[in-house]
Amino acid sequence: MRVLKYAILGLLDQRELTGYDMKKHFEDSLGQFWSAKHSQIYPELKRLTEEGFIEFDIHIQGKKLEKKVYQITDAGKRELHEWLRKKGPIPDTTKDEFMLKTFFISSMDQKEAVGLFSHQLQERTKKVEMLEQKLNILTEEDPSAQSLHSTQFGHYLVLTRAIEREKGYVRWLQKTLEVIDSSIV
Ligand code: FER
Repeated sequence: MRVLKYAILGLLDQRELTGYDMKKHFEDSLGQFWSAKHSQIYPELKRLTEEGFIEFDIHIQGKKLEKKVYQITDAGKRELHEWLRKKGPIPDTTKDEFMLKTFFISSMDQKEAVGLFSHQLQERTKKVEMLEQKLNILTEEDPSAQSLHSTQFGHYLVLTRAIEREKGYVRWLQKTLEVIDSSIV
């Protein structure tokens, strides 16, 4: 399935955007769980335009610079809703090298295990802080972000979900480190 297609339709259902704006969204927010290469976005915009799901206006900036501002069409909205309503399975777990190393912890000596887990703990703790900061900015900029009727509600949900997940991860890492630390070699 061309999921990128729906990511673009979803963004344009919130507001009109240039290709550049869209690239920023992929870098800053939804790219965190649905990554897209810059090189994939423009061909998809072209295809969606040909299919009649989006259209663009040319805006003139300064003397010469033209930019295309994309909007979703009614057909695009119908297409988006067809996808939104479709039920799907729990997503496959993506490849996780840290989990693979964890699986082989019996091959590690205690020092290696502590090294692996404390590094992961450091990184995940930083991630929680970064996500919480992002959530603070979001709710400060848009206090209504916590309500179903805000266009930012989805962003609020994915952030709070990520924070819960990462905090659980941190707790598990701490517990595991305690077990490793207290093991007698
Ligand atoms: C964001 C929205 C969602 C973001 C991160 C996420 C860093 C989610 C991350 C995850 O599920 O790991 O704006 O910014």
